[in-house]
Amino acid sequence: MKNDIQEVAEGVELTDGFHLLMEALEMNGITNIYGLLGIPVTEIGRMWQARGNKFFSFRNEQNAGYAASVAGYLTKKPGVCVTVSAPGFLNGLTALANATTNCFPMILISGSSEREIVDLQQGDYEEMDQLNIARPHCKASFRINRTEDIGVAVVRAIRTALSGRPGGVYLDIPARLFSTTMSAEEGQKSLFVPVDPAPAQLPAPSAVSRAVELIKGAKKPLILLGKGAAYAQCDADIKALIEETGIPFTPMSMAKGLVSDTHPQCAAAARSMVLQESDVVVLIGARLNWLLAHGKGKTWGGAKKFVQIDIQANEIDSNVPIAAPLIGDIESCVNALRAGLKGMTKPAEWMGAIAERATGTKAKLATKLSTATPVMNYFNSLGAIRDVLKNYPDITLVNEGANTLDNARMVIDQYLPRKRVDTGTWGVMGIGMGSAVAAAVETGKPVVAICGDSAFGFSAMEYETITRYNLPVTVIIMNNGGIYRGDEANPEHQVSCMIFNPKTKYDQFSIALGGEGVRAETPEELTKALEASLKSGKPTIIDAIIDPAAGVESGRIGNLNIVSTIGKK
Ligand code: FYN
Ligand code: ADP
Ligand code: MG
Repeated sequence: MKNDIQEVAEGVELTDGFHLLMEALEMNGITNIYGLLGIPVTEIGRMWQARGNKFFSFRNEQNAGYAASVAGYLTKKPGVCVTVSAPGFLNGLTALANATTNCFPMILISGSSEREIVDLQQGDYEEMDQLNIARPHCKASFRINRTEDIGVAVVRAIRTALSGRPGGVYLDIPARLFSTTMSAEEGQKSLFVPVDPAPAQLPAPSAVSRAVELIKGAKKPLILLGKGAAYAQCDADIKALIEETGIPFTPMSMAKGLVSDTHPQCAAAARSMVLQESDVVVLIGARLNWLLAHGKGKTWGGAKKFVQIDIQANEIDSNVPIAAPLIGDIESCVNALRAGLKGMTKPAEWMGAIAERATGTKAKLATKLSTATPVMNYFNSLGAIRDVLKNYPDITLVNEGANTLDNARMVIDQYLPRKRVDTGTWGVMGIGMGSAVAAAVETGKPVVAICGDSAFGFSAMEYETITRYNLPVTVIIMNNGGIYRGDEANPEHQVSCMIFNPKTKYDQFSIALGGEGVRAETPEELTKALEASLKSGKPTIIDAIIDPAAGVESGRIGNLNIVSTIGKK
C-alpha cells in the first residue's frame, strides 16, 4: 500500500498506526474483521478491504462482537471486532463479556478519545475511560500508546485470548495513534508472530493414574462433553476414548455432534437417568455451573465422583469436590486417559439399560413430532425441520429463544462437531444473526438459524447484513407472537408486556430487506419452504406460525423464573 505511506523531506519512508495495526493482524493470519465503522476507525475498514481482506460491516456492534466471538469458537483463532468509541465500544463490550464467559477467543479493538482529555474528564467527543471499563469483563485490557508497540500489543492480545482458558481481550487505541507516523522500516521490524500461542499443557502422570483408577473402578461411568471439548478440535481422540472404553456420553448443548447424536453410546435421550444413576462422571470441557445444576441436588441423584478435564486449574472444586482433577489441554488429557484405560472392561450392562431408556424416550418424542394440530406447535414444526436437516449434516444450526431453544436442542440431532451455536453459558438472547453471519463466513457452508420471534428481535436488523453479503442463511422464526407465549391478555387500557404486534409478518420483513420470505402455517409448508431455501442458498426468512398458546414460561428452566411469593396484590 505504497500510496498510503507518506514520504518526508529526509527521504525516510513512513508508516502509521493504521498500517501497522493492519499488517500486524495480517501477519497473524487474521483475514476477517467484524465491526461497525465511524470516528475514529473508519479508515480501517476501507484500507482493510483494499488490501484484499474481508470486513463484515454490521448494523450494531453487539452483533459484530457476537460474530467475532463465534468466529473464534469455530476456528480456534481469535475473532476480531472493531468498533468506534464510547457507545460503540459499550455495545461491543457486551459481546466481549459473553465471549469471555463462554471461553471463546476474541479481540475487541476500539478507537478511543485522547488520554489527556479523558483523564481530566474535560469532555471529549465520545469520551470514556474504555480501558478500565473493559477490564473486569475480559481476560485482559490493553492500551497501545506508541506506534512501535502495535506489534507487541497484537501478539499479546492473541496469546492472551488463546492460551489457557480462551476468552476475550480488549485493545484500546486512542484516535491519534492511528495517524501517528514512524519509520516504515522500524515499524516493520516491530511486528512479529508469537511462537506457540496456545501451548499444549500435559497433565501430571499422577493425576492421570488417579483418574484412570477411578474410571476403571466405576460400575456406571458417564462422559459429559462440553463446548470446551468441541472447541479443542481433537474430535477423533474424544470419539476414540468413548469407543475404546464403551462409556456412554451425553453432550452439553454446543457439544452436540462432537460425537454424533445418533452414536449408539449417546445417552442424551436418557439424560436425567444418566445424571442421576452414574457413579463416576468424566467432565470434558464442561463446567459444573447452572447448566449442570452445580453438580448437586436432585438432578444428580446419589453419591458420585467426578473426574474433570480442564485447562483452568481453579475451575476444579468450584461447586462440588472433584475426586480426580486432570489439568491440561483436552487433547493431551484425553490421550493420556486413553493410554491408561486401554483394555478396560466396557460397562455393557449399564450401556444396555441406557439404550433401553433412550429408545423409549425417542419413541415417545416421535409421536409428539408427528401429531397433526390446527396450528403448529413446537414439536410438529421442529419435527419437520429435523427431517429436512438430516440430509444436511454440515449446515451450522444457530438456535436461540426459550421454548425454541429448549425444544430444538431436544428434537434436532447434530452429526458433526461445532455445528451448533446457541445462547451459551449466559443463555443470552440476541446471538442469532451475528452467529449466523460468522458461521456462514467461517465455514463457507449454509446456516439455518432457528429463532424465537422474541429472540430474533434482538438482532433483526442484521438480517440486512446477511442479505447484503448474500450469505446462505435461512432464518426460521418460530412466531408465537410473544415472549414465551403469545396469548397473554392485555391489562385494561394497556398492551401486555409479553406480546408482540400480531400483524408482524417476518416473511415480508425479509423481502423488504432484499431476501426471500415465506410464510409457513403447517409442517408440510415448513418442510417445503426449508427445502427450497437450502436448495436456493439465498438468504431467506421462513415465518413459521406457531400456536400462541404453545409456549411454556421460561421453557425448561422455569425453575429459575422467580415469582412473587405473596401473589398479585
Ligand atoms: C434429549 N432428550 C431426548 C433426546 N435428546 N428425547 C428424545 N429424543 C432425543 N433425541 C430428552 C432428554 O432426555 C431430556 O429429558 C430432555 O430431552 C431435555 O434434554 P436436554 O435439553 O439435554 O436437557 P435439559 O434438562 O433441558 O438440560 C439442562 C440444560 C439445558 C440446563 C443444560 O436446558 C440448557 O442448555 N438450557 C439452556 C437454557 C437457556 O439458556 N435458555 C435461555 C432462556 S432465555 P429427561 O431425560 O427426561 O430430562 C429466558 O427465558
Ligand atoms: P458447556 O457450557 O458446554 O458445559 P463450558 O463453557 O461450561 O461448557 O466449559 C468449557 C470449559 O472448557 C471451560 O472450563 C474451559 O476452561 C475449558 N476449556 C476450553 N478449551 C479447553 C482446552 N483446549 N483444553 C482444556 N480445557 C478447555
Ligand atoms: Mg415467541
